[in-house]
Amino acid sequence: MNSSDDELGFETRAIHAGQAPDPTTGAVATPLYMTSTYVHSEPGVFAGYDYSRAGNPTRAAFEHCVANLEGARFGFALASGCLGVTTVMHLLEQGDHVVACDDMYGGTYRLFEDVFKKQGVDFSYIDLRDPSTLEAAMREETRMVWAETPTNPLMKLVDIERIAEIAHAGGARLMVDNTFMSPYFQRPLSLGADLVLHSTTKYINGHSDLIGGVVITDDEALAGRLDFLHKSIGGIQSVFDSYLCLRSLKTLAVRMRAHEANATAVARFLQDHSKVEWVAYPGLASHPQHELARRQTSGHGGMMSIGVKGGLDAARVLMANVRVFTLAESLGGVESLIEHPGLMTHASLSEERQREVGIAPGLLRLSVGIESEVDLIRDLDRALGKI
Ligand code: P1T
Repeated sequence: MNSSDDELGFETRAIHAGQAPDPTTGAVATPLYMTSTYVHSEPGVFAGYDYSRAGNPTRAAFEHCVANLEGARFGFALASGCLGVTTVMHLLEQGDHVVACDDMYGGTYRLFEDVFKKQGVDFSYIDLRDPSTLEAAMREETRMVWAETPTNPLMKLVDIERIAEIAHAGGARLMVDNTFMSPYFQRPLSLGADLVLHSTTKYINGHSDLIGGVVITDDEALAGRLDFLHKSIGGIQSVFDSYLCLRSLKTLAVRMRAHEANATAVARFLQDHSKVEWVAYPGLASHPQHELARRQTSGHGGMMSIGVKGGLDAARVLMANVRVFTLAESLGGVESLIEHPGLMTHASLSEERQREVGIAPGLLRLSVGIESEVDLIRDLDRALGKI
C-alpha cells in the first residue's frame, strides 16, 4: 500500500502514513530509534541520517504522518507547543509586524509580549471574528497573521478562508494554531493557511503523558527555512515522545468522535442548567458562529467554556466539588479536565488585559474526555448543586 496516497481515508492514513514496516527487521510497529548519531561510510556519506537533532527515523515517521493528516508534506516535531511558537516566530525579523487574535493561549501571548516584542517584532491584537478588523490592522510591515480557532479560552472562531485572503493580499503569511480541533475536525492548510501549529500535548497525543509540539506546512520555501530553524535552535521532540505521538495518532479519529459526542451531551446539559449563565461550544446552535463552525470544521471537538452564575465564588465551589472532572491545566486528553483560565492558564495576563479580552471571574473551561457520558453529566450536576 502506498501510505502517502491522498485517496486514502483519514483513519487509514493515521495508521499507515510514514509507517511502512521497518526496512531492517520487518517490524510492523515503527521502532524507537534510540540513537544520537549514525555511521558514515566515508565523511559525508550516510544512509539518510547523520545526527538525531537534524533527523531521526522515529521522529520522521511521526512528522510524516501528522503532516499527511493536515494535507501537507512537511512536519517539524518539537519539544513543546511553545517551542513551535518560538520556531515559527524565528521566521520573522526585527521590524516585522504580526496581527494576532486578541484571545489566545496565555503562554503564546506571554512569548509574544515578553520575548519577541523585546527582540523588535511588533504585535497588534484584534478580534479576528470580524475580518474587516484585520483589513484595518494590516500594515506595510505585517508579515504574519496569527490565529487560534477556536480561541483559547473563549471559543471564538476565525473564518480561515477569508482571513487567509486578507493576509495574502497584504503580503503576510497566515499561521493557524489548530490545537483545539486537531486535523480530524479542521484542516487550515486546505482553507488557505500557510502554517499550522499543534501543541501535541493535547489531542494529538491525547493521553496527558507528554509535552510536545509540531509545525506543519506544504510550502517548500517555508519548510526549508523551518528545517534550518528546527535543527539550529534544536527544540526537537525526543525519540520516545515522537513514538508516543505516532502511536496516539492511530486512535485520533475514534478519540475525537468520542470527545465530540460527550462534549455535545455536556454542552446541552449545561446550557439548560439554572446555575449556568452561558455555554460557548461551537456545536450548539446558540454559539454566535455556529454556521461558520458547520462550514469550516467537520465536527466541534471536546472543548467548551462556561460562565457560572455567581462569579468567582460559584466557580470555586464547582471546581472544588467535581469528582470525575479533574481540576488541572491542559486539555485534549482522554480524561475530563476543568480549569479557571483567569487563575490558571491565563494568569500571566494582567487583570486589566483579562477584562479587555473577556476572561471573567466566573469563566471556567472544560476539556471533555471520553469517560462515560452519564458519569460526566452526573458529576457536573452534583457539583453545580453545591453552589
Ligand atoms: O504547553 P505546550 O505544549 O507548550 O503548548 C502551548 C499551547 C499552544 N497553543 C495552544 C492553543 C495551547 O492551548 C497551548 C497550551 N495550552 C495549555 C497548557 C492550556 O491549558 O490551555
